[in-house]
Amino acid sequence: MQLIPSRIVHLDGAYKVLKAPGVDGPPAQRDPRVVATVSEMLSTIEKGGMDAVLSYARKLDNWAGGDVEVDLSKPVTGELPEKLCAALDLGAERTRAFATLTREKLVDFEAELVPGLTVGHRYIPIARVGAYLPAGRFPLLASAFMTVNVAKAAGVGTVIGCTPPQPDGRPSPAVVYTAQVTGADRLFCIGGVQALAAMAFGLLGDLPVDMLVGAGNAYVAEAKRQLFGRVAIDLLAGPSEVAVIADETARADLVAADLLGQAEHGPDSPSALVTTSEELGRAVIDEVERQLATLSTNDIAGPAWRDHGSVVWAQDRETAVALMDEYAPEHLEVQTADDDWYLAHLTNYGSVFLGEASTVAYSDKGMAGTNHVLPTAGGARHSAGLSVSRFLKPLTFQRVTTAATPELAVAVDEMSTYEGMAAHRATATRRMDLWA
Ligand code: HSO
Ligand code: ZN
Repeated sequence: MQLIPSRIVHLDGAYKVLKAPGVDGPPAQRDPRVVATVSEMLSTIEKGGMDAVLSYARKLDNWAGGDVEVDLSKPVTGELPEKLCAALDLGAERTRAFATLTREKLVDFEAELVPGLTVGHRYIPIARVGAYLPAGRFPLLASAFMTVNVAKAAGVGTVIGCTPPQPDGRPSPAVVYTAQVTGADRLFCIGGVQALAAMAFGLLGDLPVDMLVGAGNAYVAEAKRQLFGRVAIDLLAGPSEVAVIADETARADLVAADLLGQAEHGPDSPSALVTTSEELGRAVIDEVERQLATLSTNDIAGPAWRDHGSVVWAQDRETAVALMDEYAPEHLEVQTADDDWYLAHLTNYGSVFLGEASTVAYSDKGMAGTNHVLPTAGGARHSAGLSVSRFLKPLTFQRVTTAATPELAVAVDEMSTYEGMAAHRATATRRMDLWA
């Protein structure tokens, strides 16, 4: 997605581009070589089972042999700074609290629609979930908070995790810790496509998982896309994005820091500012350059900003909302004098962060409690992010007594006769003979 829309014709003249992305068009969605590699790996693993998984692990992950299952009963706190454990405990606790509250808001119900016809639904958790816990250049330690924790709060019986080995051949102890504090049932030190295949094909534990969740690189996302249908998935995440709506009351240094905060994810991570103050917009452009000069990850954030960063001035807040709703960013920050007006009017975003004291990283790391698995690339126009509701199936039921027979059966008789569906019709007419 690009912030500068060609299709919102009615906004012509209502906005002005202060900084355009350096490259034309949104980041590439799918590389055909990745599609082909993943497809071959999945079929090799489906045929070859665990031997094929381990051979990929040896080739791609430098797996040196030995048990791939991580002993979750063994404490790893000795390998981690105490303050990091405290931070991870807080993230686990906060995301669990939010997920538990969300679960309470999803209520089973039944209602008598007409005399003799009672209908309703019951939320039933998915039985088995596989969570991918990435550990590439950035290990993203909050992954288990957003997946394992939330699945458990939804009541999922079995949650298994997979995480790739580090260069030393062992799993990241910090990732192991997060699997422990979120209550994962089992953890395996397997990475990438082979991990997702092993979980989906039932090669780890007794049975295949029913759903795969968790972020990863382009190969992991492609494996989820190809396995979708056989299993449920959370969503197909593209490069992480941030967008900010700011007015003249916002601080340019905070807005710039927050744009770079997600640009750091990858050189194709889009970041966008829509501002009703041209002065603020220009100040943010200067400030981003200033902050990039000393940022240790400017090898990533720099190209991301140059190629996929945009700043747009909007003549009023209605225009800002129209632009943002079309863009539908994964993360949206609002730093204005009337944040609540924006909250009431915006409709397309993964998660919104209100006020200058709020920032995306608070949610990224689990401290806000909300989920960081969110739709990217405009997906927020049609979908929300991961939450307990995605691990629950609202299964419907109907209870019918003879009192409802005349109404229901007569209508079904009429429709089935017209459709020519004799056997359907008979299910109704037999009941009419008995009770109508
Ligand atoms: N922004 C990422 C999540 C994350 N960032 C975790 C840092 N740590 C996707 O929402
Ligand atoms: Zn992030």
